Amino acid sequence: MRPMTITTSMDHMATRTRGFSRRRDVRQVVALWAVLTVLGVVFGLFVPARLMGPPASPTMRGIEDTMTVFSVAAAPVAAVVWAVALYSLLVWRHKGAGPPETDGPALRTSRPAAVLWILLSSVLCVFLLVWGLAEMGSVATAGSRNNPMVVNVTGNQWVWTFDYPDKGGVQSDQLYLPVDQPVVFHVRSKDVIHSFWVVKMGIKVDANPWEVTQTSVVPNKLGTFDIRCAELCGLLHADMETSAHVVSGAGFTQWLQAHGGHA
Ligand SMILES: [Cu+2]
Repeated sequence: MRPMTITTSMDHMATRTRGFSRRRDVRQVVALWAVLTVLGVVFGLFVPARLMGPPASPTMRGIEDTMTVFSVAAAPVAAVVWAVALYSLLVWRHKGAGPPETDGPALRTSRPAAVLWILLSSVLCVFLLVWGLAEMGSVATAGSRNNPMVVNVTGNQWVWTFDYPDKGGVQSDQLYLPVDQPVVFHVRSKDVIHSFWVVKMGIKVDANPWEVTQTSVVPNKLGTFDIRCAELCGLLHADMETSAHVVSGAGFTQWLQAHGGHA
């Protein structure tokens, strides 16, 4: 008796799925989903990373790539929500005055749809988790290999100070870095909590009064980049910004010597 019952219920499920996929509104929603997915993927590929501007370190490049991957992966999921919402708004809505006389059709559970949805979501979540953890690991260790230069960063209301312990104790309120040289920042605060953020290099770490935090990077682009405080730290928090100048090796030595230090 039992195998027959299973076969019958599977047949029933297959018939329901076929009937469902033949419905005109279902096909239109699927078509809408496909169009919105393509638009979402194109947006994900070209917009979020470009909004951040050209990266000034491999770390920032990795972060921009991650934004692109996450946006593209999210596009088909977001498109399901947009497609159903748009179709409901344009087609399924009640037309005419007053409330509708009858209820809409009741929702029915579909096992294949539920299994497919859970499976796809799980695969997507695991992929994003693994990608995110790998990216986080590479951000954390970016500049700490290959004999990095140490820069001590101190935040206090409302300025940043940089000193170079291995370069004759040079101190500056602007950050100078030689291009392509790995650098480790030892970050601390003299008063409240600040956050050391070199925007285009993709590094940000809290500056605490009770402990030294650390971040590292390899600046790979010549130029001047914004440094900001990313933690509300009092009245002039918004003004707590300075510049990072990434210069050639020779330019960096020159700068050190002009400030009483050595290479
Ligand atoms: Cu601040």
